[in-house]
Amino acid sequence: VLAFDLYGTLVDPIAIADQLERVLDRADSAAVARAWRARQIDYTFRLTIMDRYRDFGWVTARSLDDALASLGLQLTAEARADLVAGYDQLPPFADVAPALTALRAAAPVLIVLSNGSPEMIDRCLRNAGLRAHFAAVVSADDVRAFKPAAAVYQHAAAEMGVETGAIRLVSSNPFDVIGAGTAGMKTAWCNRTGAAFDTIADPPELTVTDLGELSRVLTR
Ligand code: LAC
Repeated sequence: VLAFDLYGTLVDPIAIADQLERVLDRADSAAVARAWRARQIDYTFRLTIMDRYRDFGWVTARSLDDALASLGLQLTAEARADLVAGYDQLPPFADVAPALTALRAAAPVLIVLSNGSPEMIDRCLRNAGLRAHFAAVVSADDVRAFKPAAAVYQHAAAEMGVETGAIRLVSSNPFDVIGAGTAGMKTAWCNRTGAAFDTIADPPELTVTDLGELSRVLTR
């Protein structure tokens, strides 16, 4: 089983900057896009640690408010609502669809394992034209905790009826790669930007520059 992270791995959360540019200037849009994503991830960590779960839609809306405030910016309630809705229309990275097609032909079961709520994941995959590639979609919402909590990865394995070691988690997010590895999954880090890996753990056994390379390596 190949399990794909969604945000940052299949679709590009920073592309929300294009929608931000309808209401903010270019520099502010880029800064808000980055701050929004960073705060969103931070909130998922903190809510999970405190056992105060709120779903990813709530987290996404609240972290936008925080990103705007941190930069001294304000939006109308309507613009805010449009942006949160826009989060369901993030574009897929160009390498994703061809790679998923190639990987599917090579026979592994492809699934999505995301912190997104089931509704958000479904809208995102459908809008990106990716839903048909996946045999199953597993949401962290089922266990009311976010990745990288081990319970999320264990839940995905249980849903698929396999051990965690029978799943390879593919993610561009180092925290996700490390969390999956800690829970016993095989991993692959999709490093499109040439970033350094987190120093909290050893680098993953498999690193690729995009999903095209992943499909070439795994179908070789
Ligand atoms: C997800 C976030 C972590 O899709 O990118 O789960």
